[in-house]
Amino acid sequence: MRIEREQIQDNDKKNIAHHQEDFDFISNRLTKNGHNVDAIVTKLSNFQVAVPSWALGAGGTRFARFSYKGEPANLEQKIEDVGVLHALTQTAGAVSLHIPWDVPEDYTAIKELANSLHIKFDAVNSNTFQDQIGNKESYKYGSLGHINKDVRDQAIAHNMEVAKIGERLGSKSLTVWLADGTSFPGQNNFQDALANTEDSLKKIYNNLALDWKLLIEYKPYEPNFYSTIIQDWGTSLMLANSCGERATTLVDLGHHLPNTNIEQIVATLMWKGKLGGFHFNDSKYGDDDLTVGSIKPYALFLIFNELVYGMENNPKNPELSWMIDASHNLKDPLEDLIQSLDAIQEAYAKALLIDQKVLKEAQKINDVTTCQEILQNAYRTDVRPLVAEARLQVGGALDPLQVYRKLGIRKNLINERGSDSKASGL
Ligand SMILES: [Mn+2]
Repeated sequence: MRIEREQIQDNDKKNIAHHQEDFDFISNRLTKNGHNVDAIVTKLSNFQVAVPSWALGAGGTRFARFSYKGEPANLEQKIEDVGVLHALTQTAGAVSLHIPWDVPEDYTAIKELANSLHIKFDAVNSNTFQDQIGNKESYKYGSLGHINKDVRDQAIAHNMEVAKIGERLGSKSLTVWLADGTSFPGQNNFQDALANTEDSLKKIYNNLALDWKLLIEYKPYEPNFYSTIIQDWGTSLMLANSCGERATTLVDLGHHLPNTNIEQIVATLMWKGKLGGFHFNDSKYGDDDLTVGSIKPYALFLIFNELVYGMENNPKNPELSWMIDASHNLKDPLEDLIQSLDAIQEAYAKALLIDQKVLKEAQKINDVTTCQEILQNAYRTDVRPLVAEARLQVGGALDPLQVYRKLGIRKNLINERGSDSKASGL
């Protein structure tokens, strides 16, 4: 299923005048306040977020999974779905593959398909949190940090294989997330487990191509409930530092204990040039993997404020790998992803409205009230016309969700793929 630009333009026709009015209003106001609206819109148009291959089908909970029908059953169909998202939003110009679920059968064909849809291959993800068919060793008690060297070696070899697959597709980074940890006190020796993990990561890092990044993700708990070996950003940063310059920390919004100040973590890592990747989602209690911006939009905005500041002031920090890492139990995954992409753009646009110079001046004289006002004025601005304009200028839809529904995409996908097709992955 492909969406042509003309279909989008036809659907947008009657909304254009209305949009122009809204855009002119906000554009004039911002220009009067000293903002360069064209520059903001260009930044928004250029911002691209990867969609992970596992987010295109229905996710599940520990209890059940309810299919969404018409799910992509193979890698080609997954890339086609990202193509639909990208055509509508012009923000999803990359896909993040998960191996072993997404091993291409025909590399040339997959690359051509992605190319034709303007989709790049972003970070590749390894999987040592479940046993794979044909594996000699089991990951039940861990992988890179396992007490048994044979298990660690198998997990290291898997990561290297994933990087090789990524290289053939044009990826430039490997993301490692480990489920390794314990559910009961005394189950392992903390120091030995960490030492083993460090040793394994170094071996993977030393085998990566020289233009590749290693992204080390952390998570405080789950699937293990007493300890996780890479539990927080500090541990991840420490491991990245022992690996080398091209190893960095990856922040996943859902991988924090309640009330953690994630924006401060972002600032700290960017100051050290060590923030390599970012996974978007939202949560109320734990790693809920809900639609971006659906629960804590102000926190997302504050995080974007630090990201924008860091991108402008920390040239040492590598270019970030952006990805949505969400799961969809109730909504059509593609609709959910459209909402997430929109929420990301909105938070980014608001952060771009913060006048960093004026903020610094207020900070210098400890004018706390003004500091707060500057942030909240930006947050309270309705930036939706800017985001829509950014999409429009590069051929996307004014209202992607509306066009998605009008074109009956899900119905078409069900007709094409059937009701029983099931996406591989989580
Ligand atoms: Mn993640």
